[in-house]
Amino acid sequence: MPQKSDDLKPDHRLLYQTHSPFARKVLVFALECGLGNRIEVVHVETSPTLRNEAIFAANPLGKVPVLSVPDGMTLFDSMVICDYLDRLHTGRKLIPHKAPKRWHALRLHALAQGMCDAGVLYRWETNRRPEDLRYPPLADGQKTKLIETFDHLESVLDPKTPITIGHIALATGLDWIAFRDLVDFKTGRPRLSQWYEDFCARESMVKTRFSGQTHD
Ligand SMILES: N[C@@H](CCC(=O)N[C@@H](CS)C(=O)NCC(=O)O)C(=O)O
Repeated sequence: MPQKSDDLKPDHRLLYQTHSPFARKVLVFALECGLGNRIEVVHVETSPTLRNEAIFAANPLGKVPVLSVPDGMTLFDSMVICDYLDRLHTGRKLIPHKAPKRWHALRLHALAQGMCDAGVLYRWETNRRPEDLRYPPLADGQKTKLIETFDHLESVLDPKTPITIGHIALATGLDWIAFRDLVDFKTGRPRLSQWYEDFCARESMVKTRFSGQTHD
């Protein structure tokens, strides 16, 4: 972890949900940057079918994560918060500034974000939506995106690359897919499986394990 901040008091407030891959990405990012002690984590619950006023007051989309920063501003979404946090420490940047590292990191982040978006839609179509309102072709389409993504990762992931926002988004996304038991990404993908296991052993991941259920 690039920087220690044991002597610092929390001066940022993070609206967080213990089963959100996007919120966990932000917290893992903060821990990897040595900024954990600057952040007060506030546990909330929200869903598109169960409005949370505190979250809407901070983000008109009603979604977490949201970060309140010392000047009173609130930041969302997860990518914007990570960009903000990366400017707050003096260690190695997890969102590289220079090409081509920057484009590799941002592209992997986009892939991980898209993987989570597909996972959320798949979960609605297979689990959350009342059964008579589900549309199986939509579930199949989202599952295809997930499988294509896992296969792509199996062929391109390089365990020797220093970690970036892309890796953090990927690990928190995959761990959410495993937590929700959505689609198997391990069988037949030894490289991806090993990378995932190794990343999950990091202190930042161990400290932020998923828990809890969606409140609808
Ligand atoms: N693009 C957003 C996605 C955030 C998001 O979808 N958060 C979920 C929790 S996993 C949420 O708050 N959902 C409530 C809702 O959609 O109303 C980000 O990266 O922060």
